[in-house]
Amino acid sequence: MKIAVLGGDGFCGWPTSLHLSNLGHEIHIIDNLSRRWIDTELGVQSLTPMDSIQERCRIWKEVSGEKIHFHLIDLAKEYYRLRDWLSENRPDAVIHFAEQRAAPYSMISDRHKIYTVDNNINATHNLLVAMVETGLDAHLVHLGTMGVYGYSTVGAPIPEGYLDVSIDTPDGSKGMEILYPTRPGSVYHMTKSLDQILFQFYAQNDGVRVTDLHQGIVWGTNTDQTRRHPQLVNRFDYDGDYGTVLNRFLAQAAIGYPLTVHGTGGQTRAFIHIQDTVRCIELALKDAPAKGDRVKIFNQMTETHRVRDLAELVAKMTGARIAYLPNPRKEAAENELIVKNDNFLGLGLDPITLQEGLLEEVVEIAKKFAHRVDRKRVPCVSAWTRDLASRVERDPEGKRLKSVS
Ligand code: NAD
Ligand code: USQ
Repeated sequence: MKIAVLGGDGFCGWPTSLHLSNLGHEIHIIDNLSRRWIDTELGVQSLTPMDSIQERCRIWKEVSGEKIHFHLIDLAKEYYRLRDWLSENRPDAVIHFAEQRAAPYSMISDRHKIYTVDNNINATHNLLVAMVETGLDAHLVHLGTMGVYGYSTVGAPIPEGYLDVSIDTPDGSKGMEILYPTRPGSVYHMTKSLDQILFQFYAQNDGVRVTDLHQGIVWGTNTDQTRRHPQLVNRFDYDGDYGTVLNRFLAQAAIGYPLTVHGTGGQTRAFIHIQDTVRCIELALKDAPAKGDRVKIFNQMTETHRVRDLAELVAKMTGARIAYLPNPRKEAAENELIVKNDNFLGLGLDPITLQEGLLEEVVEIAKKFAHRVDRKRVPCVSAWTRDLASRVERDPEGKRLKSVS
């Protein structure tokens, strides 16, 4: 297949591009490299040294003999370039990773909230409009998030996107299927909730064939392909805005930093290893909806864990200390989470679950590149409200001189 990977320079997009190229697909990465600019804005860099996208593609050609094409296009701002590219190249499938994906970044300030909404909603909407306008019947696979469901404890498993409800009418109770009600916990998660409505509309109105993958928190670094050459290494975010919880704990353990648990650590979240992410996308591509079908929604996660249990596991494995910090986010202190993921299991996914070997591999990578860590960038200081901002812990290491009186 000819596949456009939008956001193919990112943490999930790069290993997916390699995985699909390795399977013999013709891969075209479209990216505006905004994630690299955000690193510059925040004054951080990937823990692993990342080459330019052009250099990464050159190394892949040397290692595999396969060409990956790169096109610099901003999906949110360059609608006409996107439309013309789709019209000329007519991919069979489009995988859409190209959004601002960090909840803390989306909550830093009014500017970051506005940027996240502008970028994510315009990127998704421009893509849908361009597909309709060019009459492109490609399968659109979008990376959504488990966070659209919210994290209130309901006591029942979260279904894959849709909920059967019964509504009282004057003629009695009637059954109906609705999108599972969204309850986003950040501006970023809100954009993913809005994306769902855009997909629902264009699937119903124009027959766009969409699969929306509600993905959990991705952990790990490398996949079978990124391991093939040091310059193919995946990016690794450890900072307080982009680093996700388990990778942060593993990096913190590697540099002797306390594990930064927010609140009691009673938050339960869904997780998936990066190797399973790329495999799920391969499986989703093989199971495209037909024109006129409703949006296919899969929960792309393999296991759930409580944050404090993860911290205890990493502490036990590495001897790291745990710091329980005031939570900068407005979120439930404790929640249960049961999630259905029957669709991917039915398609043959054999999940990778937390394994000491894989956890150690990540610690080893972090140790190798520990000299690249800026410890000042480790704390999470983006607060969800002004009140919470006044209580944020900016010094989890306790290095600041403290008053003894
Ligand atoms: P990432 O930030 O590493 O990659 C996103 C890529 O998209 C970057 O290369 C960026 O430059 C590009 N991009 C952003 N806006 C763009 C635009 N307007 N035009 C062109 N390119 C643009 O993020 P990631 O971790 O790879 O996540 C990819 C997708 O998966 C996101 O949509 C995210 O919401 C979703 N997701 C990620 C995780 C996770 O734990 N990383 C979990 C669930 C869902
Ligand atoms: N947390 C800590 N300590 C830290 C960092 C985070 O306790 O140092 C806690 C957070 O308060 C939160 C949980 O860990 O309760 C998860 O935080 P996270 O940053 O790992 O994940 P999140 O903000 O939800 O976002 C990540 C990705 C996002 C994706 C989402 C999937 O950045 O793109 O959509 O995971 S999900 O969480 O399932 O919605």
